[in-house]
Amino acid sequence: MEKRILTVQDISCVGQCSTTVALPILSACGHETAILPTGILSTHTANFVGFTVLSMTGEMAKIMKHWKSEGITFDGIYTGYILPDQVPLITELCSDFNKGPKIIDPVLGDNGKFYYGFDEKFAKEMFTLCNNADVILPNLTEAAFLLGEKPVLEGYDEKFIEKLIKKLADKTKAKNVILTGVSFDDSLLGVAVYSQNDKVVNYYFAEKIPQSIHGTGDIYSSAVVGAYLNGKTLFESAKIAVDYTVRCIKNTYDEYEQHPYGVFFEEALPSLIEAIKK
Ligand code: PXL
Repeated sequence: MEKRILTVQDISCVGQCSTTVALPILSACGHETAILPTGILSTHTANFVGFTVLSMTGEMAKIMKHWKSEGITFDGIYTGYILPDQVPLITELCSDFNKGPKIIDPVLGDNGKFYYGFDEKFAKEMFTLCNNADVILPNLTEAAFLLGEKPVLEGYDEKFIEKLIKKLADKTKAKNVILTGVSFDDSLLGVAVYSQNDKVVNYYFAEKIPQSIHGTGDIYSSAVVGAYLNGKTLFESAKIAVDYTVRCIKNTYDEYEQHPYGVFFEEALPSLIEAIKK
């Protein structure tokens, strides 16, 4: 039977991120996907000016109350971009409505900076959401912010990454951590995957494309969730999602000037489905 997964993140009406990428990716991976929008924005907050933001906090509480009365539960919950006052509600959601893995993409920032409207206080709230998660998927910037540290984005070595990922797993008590945006040289970019089970860090790298495009984090996390809930191991899922994300970036690279705000993830969906079927 199909798994029913709930994804909790905003609807950016234009922007190829959050719910508008999670929903098609999870559907393509064969999962029934329910959504809980945390906000409705005209666009995402990274490449646009004057965007509108409507917080859905009040409506989220009403939606959850109705779900409770209907006895609705999920085979997994995957959260992404949320707004600062929503952690208590989402914590309740994860404890009362979830019968499967709790997967948290702690969306806070990138390239050493917080996204618009986020700060250290919100990072502390996000930290509590990561507590006891099955999987968390921070990038290097988010990993540092969760730990209250200054992001280190270059000039680091394996020892540094291993210390960072283990500290994050120990402090949050997350069972698994996938750290994204790891690169030890100019040619390769990838992920470090750590599991509390074996206490080992494994890496997977692919070709580094010299352009950071917005929304790739959401595409990556959605593909990991899609593969993982299909029974792939976490490391297999991490690999499948790297290969898929790189394909999406390659599809977009030539048109970056005209389309700088997101990646064309749609055309590469068949390759993701193939990788999951293997
Ligand atoms: O891709 C993360 C993300 C999701 N949603 C909104 C954002 C961002 C990052 O900036 O602004 C609204």
